[in-house]
Order: sequence, then structure tokens, then C-alpha cells
Amino acid sequence: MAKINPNYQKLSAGYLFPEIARRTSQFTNANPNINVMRLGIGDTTEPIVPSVLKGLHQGVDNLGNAESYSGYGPSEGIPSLREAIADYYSEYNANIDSSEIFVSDGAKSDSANIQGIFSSDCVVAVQDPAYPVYVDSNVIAGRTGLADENGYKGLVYMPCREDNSFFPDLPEEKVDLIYICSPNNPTGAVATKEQLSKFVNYAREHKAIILFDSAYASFITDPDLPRSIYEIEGAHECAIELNSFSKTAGFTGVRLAWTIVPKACVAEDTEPGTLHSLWTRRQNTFFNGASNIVQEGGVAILSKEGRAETEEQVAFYLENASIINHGLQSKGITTYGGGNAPYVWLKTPNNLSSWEFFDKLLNECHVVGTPGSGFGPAGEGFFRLSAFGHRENVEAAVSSIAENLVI
Ligand code: PL4
Repeated sequence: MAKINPNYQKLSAGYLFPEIARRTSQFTNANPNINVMRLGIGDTTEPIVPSVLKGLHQGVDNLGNAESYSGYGPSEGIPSLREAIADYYSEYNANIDSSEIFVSDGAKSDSANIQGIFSSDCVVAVQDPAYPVYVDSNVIAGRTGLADENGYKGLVYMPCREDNSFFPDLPEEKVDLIYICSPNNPTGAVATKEQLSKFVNYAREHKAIILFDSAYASFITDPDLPRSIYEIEGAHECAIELNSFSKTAGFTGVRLAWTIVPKACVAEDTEPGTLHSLWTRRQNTFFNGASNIVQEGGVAILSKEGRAETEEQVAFYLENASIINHGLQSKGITTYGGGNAPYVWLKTPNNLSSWEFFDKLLNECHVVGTPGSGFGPAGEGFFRLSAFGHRENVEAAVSSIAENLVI
């Protein structure tokens, strides 16, 4: 008799984002004449820039003649893209060899899959709040017990609150896998070099591995803030980095990302190169590579023109974040993030719970956001607004909050 993976039954609720979509549809079905403004899911809205479109067209054209046609590619990605990514890292003295870069179809799938190369008895630490995929993938893999209001048993939550500027203290116990996201989803906080150094030192001392999600690195405008964990001395020995073209270049629907597993990276019981070999083996077995058309788009993103055009688009979203921040602050709401990240993290007024504020914002202002508690227990009492959106939509949402939110 076939049996299901019982760990799925431990998952505490539906995945956060479909749940928001469900509640929003419920509202729009009941109020068909109301235009709802969506600042919930972090999804890009602006068209792909011309030089990148040209790269994508080139990818299509390559398939149209025998000389340039390609079928299955290397599952790690085409050499020109891996080299372009390595060149990008060298600008930050992060020094990654192209053979350490694994191109993929998304940082979501990589961040869910990466735990699979580690032992099932690894103790996992997550920032709290965090992108839900880190927790859910480890629940499904059986590394946790059941959840209660404090989160899943067996998982080490590292609270990120106002009193630690939304960056966690080192875990008090020995942990094996540590998820860090910077710029952070959902808080919008960016880790400093000093903050990351502490974790790198901890990881090297305990032979732990840091899983560093830098999907929003291109939103960092402050030159003193690290864009990659490999800017930190010693990180090559203990960190795996995940990044994505989704938010940098409007590729959320196109799908292109990468993961870096340095050959120097070692776990408790491995030699240098073993983790790199395991991820190579995993990808070769489970994955046939990102689309060849899309990878040409990725090469174009990293070209001189692509960099200039996509940076302009990122600046546009950051300007949205600034509009949201100013609008909320002038209403007396405390906000964080948004300066080097596409998310504004606000403290719910009058101690409302995150989901109470979700309902209030939707009913009074017709604005959809994301409840902080959906990202973990320490997110309770906070709320995330996404800066992805057409300017008129963002401005209309902010005006509606200014005029209609009763606090
Ligand atoms: C909704 C920290 C968004 N359905 O596009 P990818 O797969 O390369 O990157 C996904 C991703 C990876 N790492 C972090 C992220 O925040 C995201 C995307 N998060 C959000 O609103 O929090 C989109 C969520 C999408 C999902 O489930 O990822």
C-alpha cells in the first residue's frame, strides 16, 4: 500500500501567498465594483528592459538554425552565463569560479531543494520572520516536530525584532544549517559586514553551513553593505549563496536564478569539494537545466547595457518604497526597510494582530499586503508592503491609506 509523506500533515496552514490570494478573491467576489490595490506578493510589474528583451529574442533565434541550435544543455547552465555571473562577483571581490555556479529556474526551488544534500538530523536555524520556503522545506524533509503558536518544535527560531535591528543574535545552541536572507524578506533589513562576519565565524567554528539568500542584492544602493556573503572573509568555507534574476530584471515569470556552492565549502564530515559534488549530483539527477532561451536573457542582463537598464528599473521600485514609507510615516505608522530593499515592514497600529490589520487594510483602504505572522512567530504585530507595482497603483494605495485608514 502506498503511503504519503506524513511530514506534509505537519505543515501548519496553507502556503502563505495562495492564502492571501484566496482571501483577496473572497473580498473581490463580494465587492465586484471595488478596485483592490495589491502590495502583497513581491512580484515585478514593469516590462522587461530592451537589451534583455533583445537577449531573449537572440535565444529564440538561435533555435532557428542548425549552427546555433541547442537541445539539452549542461544542467549547471551555459558557460557564457556562468562566466558572466562569476565576473559580476569579482566586482565585489567575492571571487567565485564559474564552475562553482549552478544556474537554475528559481531561487525558490533552490532554497527548497538545497536542504536535501544535508543529513536529516541537522538542526536548522532560521531568521524569524523569514521567507516561508526555508521552514516548510525542512518540515517536509522531517527535520521538525509539530507546530504550535511558537513555531515548529525542533527548529531554532532566531528572532529579528526592533531591539536587534531585525538581524538575529547568534544561536545559543549548536545548529547545523543557518538560513540568512539579506536584503531581508520580509523586514527589508540589510545585514552589515560585521553582522555577517559573526555568523561566518560561528559557522566555521561549528562546521555549520549558512544558506544565504541574496535574491534582493541588486536593491542595495549603500556601497558599504555587502551584496554577497563571499565579501566576508572565510565565507567560502561555510556558505552557500542563492540569488535570482527575478526581481533584478522582471524575471519572476521568465524564471532564472543561480546557486553558488564553493569547492572550499565543508560540512562536519566532508572534505573540500564534497558539497559541490553533491549539489552537482543532485542537479544532474533532478534537473535538466534552465531554458536555453532564458539563459541568453540572463547573459544580456549582465551585459553593460543590461546592467544599466535593470539598475534603473530597480531604482524605480526603490522610489516606490520611498513613497510607501513617507505615506505611512505621515500617518504616524512606524516603518522599517525599503531603503535598500523592495519591502516596507510596518508595525501594526494599536497592537492589531497581523491578520486583523490585513482585514482592516483591505476593508477600509482596499489595499492588500502580507501579514507579518505569515513569515514566522516574531512577525506577529508587523505587516509587509511590497514596493513592486505600477507607480499610479502605489500612489493610489498610499493615498487611500492616508485618507481611509482609521487608527
Ligand atoms: C510568491 C527571499 C516573493 N509564488 O523567483 P525566484 O524563485 O527566483 O525567487 C523567489 C524568492 C526567493 N527568495 C526570497 C524571496 O522573497 C523570493 C520571492 N518571494 C514574496 O512575495 O515573498 C514572491 C512569493 C512566490 C513564491 O512563493 O516564492
